[in-house]
Amino acid sequence: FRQQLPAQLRVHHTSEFPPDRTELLEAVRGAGAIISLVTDRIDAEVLDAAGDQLKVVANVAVGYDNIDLDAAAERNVTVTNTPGVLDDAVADLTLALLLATTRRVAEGDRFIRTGTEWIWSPEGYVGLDVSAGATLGIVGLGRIGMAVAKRAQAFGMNIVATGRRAHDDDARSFGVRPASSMHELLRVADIVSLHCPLTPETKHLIGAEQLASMKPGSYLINTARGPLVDEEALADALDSGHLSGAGLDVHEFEPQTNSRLRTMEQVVMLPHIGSAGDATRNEMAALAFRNTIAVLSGEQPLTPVE
Ligand code: 8YV
Repeated sequence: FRQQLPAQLRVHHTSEFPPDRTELLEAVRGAGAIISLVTDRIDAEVLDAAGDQLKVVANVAVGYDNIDLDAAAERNVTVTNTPGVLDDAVADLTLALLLATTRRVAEGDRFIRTGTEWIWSPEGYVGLDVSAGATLGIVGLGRIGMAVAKRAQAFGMNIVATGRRAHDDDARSFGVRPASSMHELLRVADIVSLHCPLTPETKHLIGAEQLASMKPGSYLINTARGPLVDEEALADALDSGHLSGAGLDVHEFEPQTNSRLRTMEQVVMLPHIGSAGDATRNEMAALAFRNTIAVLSGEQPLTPVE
């Protein structure tokens, strides 16, 4: 990110990544702009530590649950995010997790690395045929969900979705059927994939009750935000065999990961790398910098958080 910093900005960056709280509070003092990552909790204390000249917090992420929007609004601080530029990267990783869990890719890889002698068998590592009419449930069909739908359609999957764009023409063109309710989606989907923001309302959107409503033998994929899922309830549903697997790029208590889930062969866990494509990360940084310069120049930012 640092190589791309515009010359007109005088930049102070924290020495540690991520900065600890003390360093963060110190680093923002006197700043006109804060360029933040999801690992930085930007709340009233940080905004006040910055001071009255602070104009913008530019998050290098599409999600902005790390920022207290009310506290920013009260202080007339604009908040921006980076929507659009990471849709394909996150959708690609969603499909990677979907295939890795249903076709037991990580499990097979781990087995090979044990060096154990093996012979091909008809039952070896058999999983779910996603292309044979499996149903994908997309929870929260927005930009990223739409990019997932496009890919799932190419795989020949049936797609059902909830969310603000489930009734759009675009959604129809990718074969999406709007779900009548979240409950219906959970009941019919072989794979449920989460693509909604984390808000107080969506915390534990998937808990014990929702997991129980899911189809026996189904899978859960989360590339959105960890706290959308009650991980202990998920571990129970996997332990009992009700769910066949889960693919998690994000975790309820990041950077900690759930010790029960970590032991399960049918779970694939990644360290929050949904947007980690080289070009994508550069575009995210560039957009955050453009937003910053716009606000500091008294112009409208390209992608304000509304
Ligand atoms: C980022 C993300 O890698 O965009 C988001 O909301 O979670 C990821 O794409 C991360 O947020 C970096 O700040």
